[in-house]
This record gives sequence, structure tokens and C-alpha cells, in this order.
Amino acid sequence: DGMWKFAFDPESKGVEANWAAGLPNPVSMPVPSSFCDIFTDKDSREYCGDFWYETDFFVPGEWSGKEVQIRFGSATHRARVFVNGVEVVSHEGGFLPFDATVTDIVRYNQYNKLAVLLNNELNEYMLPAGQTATLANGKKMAAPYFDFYNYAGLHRPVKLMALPKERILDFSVVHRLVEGGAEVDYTVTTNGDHDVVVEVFDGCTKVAEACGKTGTLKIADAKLWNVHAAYLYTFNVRIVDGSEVIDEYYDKIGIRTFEVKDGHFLLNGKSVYLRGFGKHEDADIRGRGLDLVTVKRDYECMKWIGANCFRTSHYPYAEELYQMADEEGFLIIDEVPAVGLMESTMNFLAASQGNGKKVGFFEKETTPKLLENHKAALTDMINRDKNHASVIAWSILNEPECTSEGTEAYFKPLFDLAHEIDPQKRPRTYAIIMKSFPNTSKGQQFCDFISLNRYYGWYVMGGMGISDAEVAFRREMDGWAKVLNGRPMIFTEYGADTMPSEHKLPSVMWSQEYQNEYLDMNHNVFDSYDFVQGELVWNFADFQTTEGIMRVNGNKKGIFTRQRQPKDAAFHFRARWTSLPLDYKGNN
Ligand code: EVA
Repeated sequence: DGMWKFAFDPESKGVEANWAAGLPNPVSMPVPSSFCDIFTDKDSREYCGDFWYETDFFVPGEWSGKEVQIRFGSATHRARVFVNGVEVVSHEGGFLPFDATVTDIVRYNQYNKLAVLLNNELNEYMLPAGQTATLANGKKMAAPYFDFYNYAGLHRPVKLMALPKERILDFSVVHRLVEGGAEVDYTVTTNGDHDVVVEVFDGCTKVAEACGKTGTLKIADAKLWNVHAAYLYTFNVRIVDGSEVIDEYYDKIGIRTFEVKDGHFLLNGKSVYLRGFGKHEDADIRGRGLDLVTVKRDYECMKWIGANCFRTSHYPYAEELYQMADEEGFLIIDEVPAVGLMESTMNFLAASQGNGKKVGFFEKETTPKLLENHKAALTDMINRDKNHASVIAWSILNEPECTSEGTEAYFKPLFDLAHEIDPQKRPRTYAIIMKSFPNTSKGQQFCDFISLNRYYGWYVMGGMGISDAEVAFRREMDGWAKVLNGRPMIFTEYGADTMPSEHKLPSVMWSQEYQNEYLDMNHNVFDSYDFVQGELVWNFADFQTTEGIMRVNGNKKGIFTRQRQPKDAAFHFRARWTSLPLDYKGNN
């Protein structure tokens, strides 16, 4: 990380012109960050196409004999990586890590050149989906089918790693509560045949030990991981050859179970009512670049307000956020970047007209390609996040067009895949768009719990019409009651755009007073249905979107401003969430 070199490549000539050996006329660019909001001219901020990053790195001589890799936390949206002019890896998808093995390409005891060609164009068969328009002046412009700014760049840390040739590749854990403690089934993957030893420590005290690549660790009187009361053990894996340690890896694990049962979410067998937010990785200037200061502030705000859960709308976040959730005892619904699977730049609105805009997004020529990309992202997300105690569920899509014929054929393999690869078999869901009703949604039957994005009183019958909105809302809820079959429902979105500058008596839409009235109406509805087991308001904070007549320098549905200061609604939520018991509407 640090200050790298950067250049746009609008004619895509960099590969042929060997920019991998050094960029012509570069500017400096911090990593990690989005490049967009750093620039002061519009063409650069809105740039769409190929662009390059470059840096030099030193490889110590004593690393020779080891496996040397470069790991990217993410590169948005696609990347080709060159080391000393040689292409070493390419990757599609802007929100998950990948690495390049460069053992035989780097020069030891010398500086080496790393160049990365990125591209931020959108299309209909990659995630997230959208289009790339070309203006009359020849410039490309991103036309997202989603409501967040198409930030791009090296958004997460880039790490240079030296690893033993024989090493630990992966591990997974599954927890079980038993009489007098807990059992942890583990699997370790290595690339060799030497013995594996696994130990669990509580602070400095060893509490369990096992040998072999798979096994069960028995922990007497295990301290369980809980909401706002996270307890973490140290999980230590070693590959050994007699007394010699060939490789060693540490991680933190929280022992807990999570399941959906009889209309409730059970954490360690006890009901938990979810409360919190849909979020974004989004902040001033850095865009979607990882910023630990913002991450920490967000957790402080979420603790203050009494939240216990958030959805990583609309893409997997940086790993540092999950580690923090493990430590702070937050619950995460982890979402793959399957957003915009609906053909419209304001898809969430267009789709809500009439009975939903029907374009058959899952019946296109490109659908098989989209499905392959979707499976790859889902696999990578689950493999990355499967061991986090904080991760309780997988969100497999956000607001897809789920009323058309191809829905079932598209959904089934994805829901099956999530179950197959997740060792903990976490519950699966997707965020269901307005106007996809219990009788018209062809995807809801795949969900282990139902997640609704609803805007009654905002996009639907807002302002003076809010009393009618409540009637329509309740009518819809009565319909869902008939198809739940013991599944809980949560709200993954509800919210009202609110300008922090506006106060009005009596209220009008966009004022702080209206946001509170809107929330009261929604909460009244939630409170009158026992099957509603969670409320994740949209959004934690105001965030940047594409410019347009629907947005005032971004989406203003935040409960906090983009600078992470409270709107009036934050105090409203604090009063509600700190008074609702953890097992509100529980079965205990
Ligand atoms: C909104 N509605 O209109 C939100 C969007 C979000 O930002 C949605 O899932 O239905 C989308 O991305 O504010």
C-alpha cells in the first residue's frame, strides 16, 4: 500500500505499448482508495474504461526458496496483473480477493515492477450489472443498473507474501453445542503429506488439541460467541515434521450455532431479533477504498444506536470489517455483488411500476454467462467468509427480476451451491423487490427466510398518502403470512430520503420529521406481525450514487450523514433498539 503511479488508458493501448514496464506520464495515486473523487475534473472522476496502477517492490534475498505471492484484497471490477512485464494473473469481479504466484518471476534482492491494468466497465453478464454507454464525443460512461456510484480502483490492501512451499491452504470449522461444552469439527487443507496439528487457545491456555487434517475438538465449558458479547478463541494450525514446524497459521474463532427454526433465528439456541442496517462501503474522497477510521467509527455508531446486525449490501466488504464484527459481536448477512439483475438504470423504480417491469433478465442469451460469473463470486465469497462467527446468512441476490419465467432455473443452482460449499450450512435468502408479491415472486420458495425491500410511504404513497400506504402494506403482509411456512421474515430495506438540512412543521417528504413519521408507520406494521424477526433500515449513512434527478448528490436515506453524524432518526432508533429485548418476539 502507499502512493502508487496511475494512468488512464482510454484507447486500451497499454498492453501493446508495454506500459507494464513503466507508465508514460503517470500521476500519483494512493492505494487503497477509489481513484474517482480524488480528481477535480469531471472527465477523470467519471472515467470509464482501462486504467493502470504501478509500483516497485523489493524482494529480500532470504525469500528465495519460498513461495512468493501478491494478494489483492480487491480490484474493481477486473484486473490483469504484470510483474516485471510478465502477466501473472487476471481476475474478474471487484469485491473479492485474489492472488498471483510470482516465485519464479521476481528478482531476489532487487526491486521489481508491479503493474495492474484495471477496467471499470459494466455489462449485463458480470456482477454488478449495468451498461457502458458511449457519448457523442467518444467517451465511455458507466450506466449502472444499481443505485450506488460505480467507484473503481485498488480498494483494498495489496500484500506481498512469502510462504513455505509446503503450506496450509485453508481450514474450516463447524460448531456444535453439547452437554458440558462444545465440539468443533474442523478440516484443514494443505498441499503436502506431513502431519497436521490443531490447537485451540483461550488466551494463553490450551483448551483443545487434535491431530490430522480432519477431526473434532472438544472444548469443555466453552464460552460462546454472542451478540455484543463476542468471545474469541485462538485457532492454531501447524504442519509438522517431527519437532520441526513446516507452516503455522493462527486465526480467531467464535464458537456459536445459528439456525432458522419455527419462525425464529436461533443463536446458540436462543431467539434473536435482528436490528440494524443495509450499509455501503462509501465515504468522502476515498469512495469505496478501505479506511479503518471510517470502519471503526461505523461500529461505534452502530453500538451507540443499539444495532446488532447489518447486510453487506450490495457486495462482500473488506475482510477487516468481518474481523471487527467477530470481535464486537455483530451479525452479518453477507451479500454477493448480484445487484442490477433487472434492465433499467433506476431498476428499483422502473420495476415497481405496475406489476413490475418485465424484461426477462434470466431469459437472455447472456444469462448462462451471468450464471457462471454469479456462481464464481458466490463460491469465492463463501470460501473467504465461511469461518466468521459474525456471518450468519448468505444473501444471494439483491432485487433481481424474480417474476419472470427463467427465475427458478437461475436461482436453484445458486441456492444449492451455497448449501453445498458452506460447511456451516447457513440460511440463504435474497432481497425481494417491491411489487414482487407472495403470489408473483418465483424465487421466494428457495429462501430459508424471507427478506423484503419495501418503501411504503416513500416510493409508494408517500407524504399525505402514508395512511393508504399502511393499508396496502398490511394487505401485502397478510399475503406473505400464507406462504411463509414457518420461515421468519425480515426487512432488508425500508427508508426515506432525508436532507439533514430540512426541518418542517408539519412534516413534508425529505424533512427529518417525515423520516421519523415514516419509520413509526413501518415499525407499527413490523410490530404487529410476529413473523417479522428483523429490521435493517436503508441505509446506515448517506452514500454516493450516479447523478440524476432522483438523487441530491447521492442517496440521502442515511440514518447518519455521509460524515457519520446522526440525523434526528438516529435518536429515534436508539430509543427503539436499546429498549427492544434481544429476543423480542422470541420463543423463549
Ligand atoms: C433506494 N432501494 O432506493 C434503494 C437503493 C438500493 O439504494 C433499493 O436495493 O431497492 C435498492 O440499492 O434508496
